[in-house]
Amino acid sequence: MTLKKPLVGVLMGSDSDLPVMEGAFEVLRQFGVPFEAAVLSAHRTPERVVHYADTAADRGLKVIIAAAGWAAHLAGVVASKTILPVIGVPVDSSPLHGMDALLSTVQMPPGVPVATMAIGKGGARNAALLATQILALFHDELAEALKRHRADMAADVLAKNVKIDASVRVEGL
Ligand code: RP5
Repeated sequence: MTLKKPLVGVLMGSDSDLPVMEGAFEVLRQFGVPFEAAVLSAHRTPERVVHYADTAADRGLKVIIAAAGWAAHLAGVVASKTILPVIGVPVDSSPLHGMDALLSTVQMPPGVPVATMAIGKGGARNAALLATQILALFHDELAEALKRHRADMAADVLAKNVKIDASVRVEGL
C-alpha cells in the first residue's frame, strides 16, 4: 500500500501478550497494511483505553484489533467507545489457557459486537487477515494480495500430497 498513516490499531493488555501478537504484526507487514500498536489495559489504564477508542476513527484508523488474556474485557470496552469494527484475540495467558478470555471476548451482550478470533497465536494471525479483508473492500491491491495468498495456501496443501505413498495417493486433485 502507498498509504503510510495507520489504518489498523493493535492493542494488547500487557507486554506479556506480545509474543502472541507478533504474528498479527507479521501478517500486517506481509500485506503492507500500515498499523500502530500499543499496550493498554482495560482495568489498569481504563481512561487511556477509552480515549484511544474514542479518538481512533478521527485519527484515521479503520479497524481495531484488541488482544487480552484472563477476563478479557479490553476488546469489549474498546468496542463500546467506537463504531469501528473491533476484532478480539483471546490470549492464552491464564490458568484456564484462554478459555476465560475466549468467553469474555466472544460473549458480548447484544448491541456491541466484537469479532472474536481463535485463542492465541492462530487467532492473532487471523485477526490481521480479517482486518486486511475489511480494508480490501476499499483497496483493490489488498484484495488481489489476499487472493494470491489463498492461492498460495492451496498450492502448499496440494504439494503435501507428494508425501503420501504413490500406491495409495489420489491423483489429479
Ligand atoms: C491481561 O492479563 C493481559 O492481556 C495479559 O494477557 C494478562 C497478564 O498480564 P500481565 O500480568 O502479564 O501484565 O490483562
